[in-house]
Amino acid sequence: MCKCETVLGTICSDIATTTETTIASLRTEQPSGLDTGGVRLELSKALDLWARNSKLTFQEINSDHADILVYFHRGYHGDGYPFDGRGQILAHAFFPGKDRGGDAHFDEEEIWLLEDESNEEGTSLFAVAAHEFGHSLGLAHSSVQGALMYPWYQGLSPNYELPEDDRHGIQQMYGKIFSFATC
Ligand SMILES: [Ca+2]
Ligand SMILES: [Zn+2]
Ligand SMILES: [Zn+2]
Repeated sequence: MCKCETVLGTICSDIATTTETTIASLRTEQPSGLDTGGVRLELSKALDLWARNSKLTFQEINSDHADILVYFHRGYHGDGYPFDGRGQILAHAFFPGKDRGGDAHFDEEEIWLLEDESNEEGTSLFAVAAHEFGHSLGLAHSSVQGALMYPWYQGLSPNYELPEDDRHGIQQMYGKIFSFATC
């Protein structure tokens, strides 16, 4: 099952240089009939994975001006990269840039699972969102098997930590959190 189809954009501009307020906002009211609060929680957990490993911080705002807009769409949805029903393409995201840059789209026809249903048949929203937000932040696919940015879907455990390859990638772009000794 192909996790996503990456839409290549230019890596440049705001998101790639700003570390303070990269902002995600969910723009679909009731995605796939899921509880919106639960969806937002999974999305914020996915962003947190990147924030914990870099200087990035995220703030959710309810505005179309957010850097990362999140939509659930089905079929053709106006960006030239139609979804394909259940399976195959699960989501895609745009590299940082103008207009759609940074945005993440999820195929509404997938069976999306929130954490508390993770033993059921379906696709983990957290796992796919974590990967897509990597693209939103400017990361390309990794050829390292087991990396989060590896292009094929893999489920993630709830206490998942960012693999070395991805951590290295995000820190190359946004810097590390340095801790100083206080003595
Ligand atoms: Ca699909
Ligand atoms: Zn991808
Ligand atoms: Zn799209």
